[in-house]
Amino acid sequence: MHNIEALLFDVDGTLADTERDGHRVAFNLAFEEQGLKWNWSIELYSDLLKVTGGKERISYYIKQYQPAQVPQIAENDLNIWIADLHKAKTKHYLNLLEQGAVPLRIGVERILRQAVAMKLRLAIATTTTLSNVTTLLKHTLGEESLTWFEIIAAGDIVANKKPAPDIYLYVMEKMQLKPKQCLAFEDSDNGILSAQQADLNTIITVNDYTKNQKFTDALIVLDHLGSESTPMQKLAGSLSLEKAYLDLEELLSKLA
Ligand code: XBP
Ligand code: MG
Repeated sequence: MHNIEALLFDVDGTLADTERDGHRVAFNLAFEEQGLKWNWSIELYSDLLKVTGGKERISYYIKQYQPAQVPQIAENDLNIWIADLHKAKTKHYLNLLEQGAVPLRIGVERILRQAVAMKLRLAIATTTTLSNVTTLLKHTLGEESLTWFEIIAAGDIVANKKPAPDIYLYVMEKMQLKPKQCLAFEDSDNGILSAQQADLNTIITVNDYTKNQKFTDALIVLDHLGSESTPMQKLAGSLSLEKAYLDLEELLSKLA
């Protein structure tokens, strides 16, 4: 018998491909609104994704790329300015979600529904802002889906964002679970680093931004979670599965 009781999900890149057509676009809309001539191209954003968290990402961009139009103010005031800019970004991002600009990835809805049917406990562990998660869930799976998750741990709720383990440790402490009772679902090297430092086993689904990253010691690395009509492909990992899609019964039986 396996002893997995809970599945812990990352959001950005894992539940949905939010970065390229969601967050990135929202950052650019916020820059435009504030009269900043900054533009985060798809390529530049690939480097900026090294840093998790929107405010932290803007701060990294300013330090690393030294764009024009940064107000010459003390560090503290600059952080307030960044926080305001980030608030505008969140507003634009929520608008995009409400317009349905970001669908869930293949197999995500199926896995979540199967987990609920199997009475597995569910949680979210993400660096993004809480309202971004609840709005994504509402607009893709409906309001009721919010009740599927025992805890949605997001953003500034912990001091250190991924790749630090804080958000996963926070979730497990709140749910009174040990790492061996959980599986983490991630898409990026920052995500797996966070999960592994919290002692969690991890399943990876890659996306365009993360497909060349190394996921050493992931249980399995997949292109996506798969469906009957769109089979998943295994890219790496010690676990071997027969089905064309990730089936939780099969997965948990292999971990027994
Ligand atoms: C996600 C992120 C987030 C989003 C932006 O990382 O890095 O910062 O890009 O969200 P992960 P906010 O998937 O590893 O959790 O702007 O709301 O911070
Ligand atoms: Mg992610």
